[in-house]
Amino acid sequence: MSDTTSAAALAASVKILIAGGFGVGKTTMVSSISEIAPLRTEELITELSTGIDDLSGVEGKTTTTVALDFGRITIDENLVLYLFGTPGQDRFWFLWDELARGALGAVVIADTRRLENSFAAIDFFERRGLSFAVAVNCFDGAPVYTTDEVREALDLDPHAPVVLCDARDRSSCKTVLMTLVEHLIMRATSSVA
Ligand SMILES: Nc1nc2c(ncn2[C@@H]2O[C@H](COP(=O)(O)OP(=O)(O)OP(=O)(O)O)[C@@H](O)[C@H]2O)c(=O)[nH]1
Ligand SMILES: [Mg+2]
Repeated sequence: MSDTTSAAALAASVKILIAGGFGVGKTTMVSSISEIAPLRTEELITELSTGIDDLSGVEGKTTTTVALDFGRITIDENLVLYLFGTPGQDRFWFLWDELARGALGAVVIADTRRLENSFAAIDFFERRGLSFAVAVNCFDGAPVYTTDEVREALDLDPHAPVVLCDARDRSSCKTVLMTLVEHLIMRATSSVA
């Protein structure tokens, strides 16, 4: 058994969703950070999706997640995160309830070129009272905003964490997850107090 596998057997296992609109970098984030070979369910975007999927802003994208992404990261000997990436296309909304079952928190990834694409994910978690952090994936050439500007544009609760990240970079993704974990711990302890 490898070190990370034996740690995973002993530690608390927490399910986290990696969510957000189409093409914001959910699959990229799960793949960057996972310590096991990530499970991806990518399919080619064909012309059959024309008129059904909204490809505006991400016309160069050739594949899309059709079920989920799955990965794992061991934070320390006490905590292992199981990451479930959601599909981004509207036609897969029916999977979200199932994917969210048992999740303790979520990361909502946002792309500043298409912030409105992450509104639906934020609504979904707010309606269910599931804590989330917003991770702004800083694509090359995308408008740069401060975290406060993003918080305001997304009309977030003042306590909701917002972090800037690069979904291709492991340590940047780890910072996002640590921010979410700290937020979850703070919420849990303040509701107990
Ligand atoms: N420049 C840049 N490209 C990125 C970044 N993150 C993701 N990409 C690219 O953007 C594209 C979309 O990334 P995905 O990870 O497939 O996005 P997704 O949110 O899983 O997409 P769906 O599952 O289709 O909703 C891919 O081609 C990535 O290589 C980033 O931080 N910077
Ligand atoms: Mg994906």
